[in-house]
Parts: sequence; structure tokens; C-alpha cells
Amino acid sequence: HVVMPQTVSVIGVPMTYGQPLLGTNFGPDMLRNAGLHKVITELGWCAEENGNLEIAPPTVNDPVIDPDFGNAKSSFAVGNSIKQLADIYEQKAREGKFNLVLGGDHTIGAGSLAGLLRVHPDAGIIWVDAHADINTPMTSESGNMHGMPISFLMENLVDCSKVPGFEWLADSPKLKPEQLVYIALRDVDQGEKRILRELGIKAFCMQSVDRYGIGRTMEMALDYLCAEKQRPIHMSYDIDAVDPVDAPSTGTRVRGGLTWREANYVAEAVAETNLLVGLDMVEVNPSLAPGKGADTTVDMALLLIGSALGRRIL
Ligand code: B3U
Ligand code: MN
Ligand code: MN
Repeated sequence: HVVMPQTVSVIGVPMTYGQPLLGTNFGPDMLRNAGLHKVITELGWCAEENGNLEIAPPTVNDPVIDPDFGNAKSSFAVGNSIKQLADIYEQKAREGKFNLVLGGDHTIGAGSLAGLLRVHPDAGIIWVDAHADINTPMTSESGNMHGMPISFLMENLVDCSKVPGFEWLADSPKLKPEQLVYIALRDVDQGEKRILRELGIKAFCMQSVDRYGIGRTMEMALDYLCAEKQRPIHMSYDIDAVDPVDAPSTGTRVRGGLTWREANYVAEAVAETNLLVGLDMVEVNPSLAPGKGADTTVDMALLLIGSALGRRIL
């Protein structure tokens, strides 16, 4: 059985080069300044602050991906930066700590998963997102790497040795399709649909939230990962999973998302398993919808973190 860690290790990853809009780099400090540590400690955890990782910006001399292998903008800068996250995630997980990773754009999910799988090769992943983030450099229509992080970790999908900056991921432990479930999908590219279908990946899109409600949806998702045997879980939470009404400050808003309660319920249901070992909170971009919109979004992100760390209504 899995013992619940007692210390939350806070890792800021102010990455913004995985998508075209500057501003996700402010996410980690916005969350801290809005009271992140208070949220953690009031729930009975110790907070260990690791500060922000250093993100080196792209330069004109960076190697770029050979077009024969697709498009992956700024891959050199993105890949080299998130390698640091993989290493610290691995270290903290080995120490038995809960990894709380503050984005930054969603490319950092690849770093978290890489570190996680070195320690827990059989972990389950819950990817909460409007998007599937499983484009390969070949299938991506945008070339934006925040739409690709899962593809680099999925077995037999991308040859990472061909992507500048991601060579270190080539012989890393990889995910099997049955280790992953999605929640809240509603904007999936054609190439991604093909990948999901061919690999048989389990996805609970917004339609299943409509049909079954969020309660039954989470029950099915958690059963899928853990019914046969318990396993450590990492949740990667893209704030754009939430309806733009409650999370407007993010780069790719999609209408018809999780309501305020549904979004929290997702995190609460995962917390109740006592199997959660790590959480990414990503794509908070206070530069978009600045002012009240940014406050609303940061507040939502903090609430979701609290829900994932076990806050209960009663
Ligand atoms: N699937 C699209 C759009 C997208 C993915 N992730 C976000 N947007 N946030 C793409 O560019 O790959
Ligand atoms: Mn995402
Ligand atoms: Mn998204």
C-alpha cells in the first residue's frame, strides 16, 4: 500500500516558450503571492519551497528540429529547461514528498511525468484539460509544444532523439496507454483523435460529464486506473479545463468547460483516493484578462490546489 507523503515540495517552473503568448511565466509567483503556502499549511502539510527553476530563453543559434520530423517551436529551450524539472521531481518523489509543480505552460507536464516515471514506473496519470496535449511534432498543426507533452512520454510515439533539447528523454521510462485518463476534453485535433483511438486511451470528455455527471465520471476514471491495483497518481491540471467564466486568464480558452464545483470535485475525488503523489497546476496567464480576470483565475487555481491537497467542505 502507498503511504501518503506529508511534505509538499513546491517547484515553480515559469516556462512560457511552449506557446506563443508571454505571461505564463508569472504563474508561480502569482500563486505564491496569493497565499499558496497558507493553503498548504492550513491543510496540515509542511511546505517546502524550492523557488523557481531557471528557464533559459531561446536564442537564434539554437538547433531546430529537422522538418522531416515535424515542427516543435523552441524545442531546444523548452526541452533543456524541463529536464531540470524531471530531475528535481524525481529527487523529491524519492524523498517521499508530494510534488506541487507550478506552471508555466503545459510543456512542463513532460518534465513532471519523466521524473515521476523514474520513481513510479507504473503510476497513473490524470490529465485534466480542454485539450489532449498529445500531438507529436508530426501531427501538430501549430508547432506549439504545450500541445505535445504527453506524446514525448508515451511509448513508441515520438523518437525524442530527433527533437533538439529532448534527447535526454529518449531512453527514459515511458507511459503505457492504460496509465493515462483524460478529464474535460473538448478541443481535440484530428491527429490527436487518431492517436487516442489507435492507442485505446481512456478519455472522459465534456460529453461524459454531461451524460453521467462529474461524480460518476470521476468514479469511472479512478476505477479505470486503480480498480485492479492501487498505484500512485499524478494529476496534471490545465486551468483551461475550467470554464472560461471561472478561469479567463489562460491562453487557449474553450467554452463549455467544467463549472466551479465540477472543477473542484475532480480534485477532491482524486484527493480522496490518498494515492496522489504530485500535481501540476499550469497555463495560468495573468497577462491575459489582467485585473479582475487574473484574480479570478489565480483564486480558482489556489482552490483547486487546496482541493487536491485534501480540503473538505465538512
Ligand atoms: N491542440 C492545439 C491547441 C492547444 C493545445 N493545448 C493548448 N492549446 N493549450 C495545439 O496547438 O496543439
Ligand atoms: Mn494542457
Ligand atoms: Mn489546455
